[in-house]
Amino acid sequence: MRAAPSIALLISLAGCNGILGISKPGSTDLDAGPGSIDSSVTRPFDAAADAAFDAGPVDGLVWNLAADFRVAPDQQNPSQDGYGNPDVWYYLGSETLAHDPATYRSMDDYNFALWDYDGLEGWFDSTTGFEDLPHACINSSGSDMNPFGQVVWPAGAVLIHPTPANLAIVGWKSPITGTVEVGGRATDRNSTCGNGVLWFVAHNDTDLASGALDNGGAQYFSAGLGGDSLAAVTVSAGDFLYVIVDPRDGEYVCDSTQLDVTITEM
Ligand SMILES: [Ca+2]
Ligand SMILES: [Ca+2]
Repeated sequence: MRAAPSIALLISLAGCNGILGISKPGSTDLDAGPGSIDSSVTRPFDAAADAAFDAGPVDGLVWNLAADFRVAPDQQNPSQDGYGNPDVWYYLGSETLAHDPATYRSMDDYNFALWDYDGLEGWFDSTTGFEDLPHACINSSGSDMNPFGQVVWPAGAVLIHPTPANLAIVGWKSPITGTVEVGGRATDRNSTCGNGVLWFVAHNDTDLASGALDNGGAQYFSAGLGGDSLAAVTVSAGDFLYVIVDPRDGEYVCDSTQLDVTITEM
């Protein structure tokens, strides 16, 4: 079906996505929030929980990152949502690792075959000096994929990847004034290497919730520090919610991170 990656691609992988992952011990655990059975550790990907995800009732408008992701030739950044509202989803990098929206910038380049794999496509920032990174891409092939034999990339899933110095961010600009629930989770999809990532959910310039994934870990946003607040977030039209992935201690190898994001009007 697919030819083996070229030598150039393998070099690229070693430089960009780290065949030889190095894990750092002793990173601060940001998950140590009280009152949740899920708050103390990050866990391996849980297929049963995956099956239960998205099973809840729907009361209002729902925005789903993966479902709304527009693929070529209809790609947009910023992108309309599923209701036709313009400029709702933003695929962003940053100038630094600070959570400062003034330094967030659009990923203005589109990769039609990420890492030369047809069916993996999406946005990246070519100005960082890190090839293809940061990026926010989707598996549009209709089949699960396993690039390099490392990254577990389910059909239809959106994965983002930071650099050592640039956050990878998905922004949602609210088309409504009201209250929304932010659901979803972050999953390290390359468990072969790396030190995991930090994730954050922010409202404009204020972090609402955060967590740390160990390599191969997954965590629902609701289980992170401050995760309870995501059940009801008051927004005005034009406000931004950001889901941010930080490389964790500046180590970015093997940080392909699946984001499931569902924003539901209450
Ligand atoms: Ca990893
Ligand atoms: Ca990392």
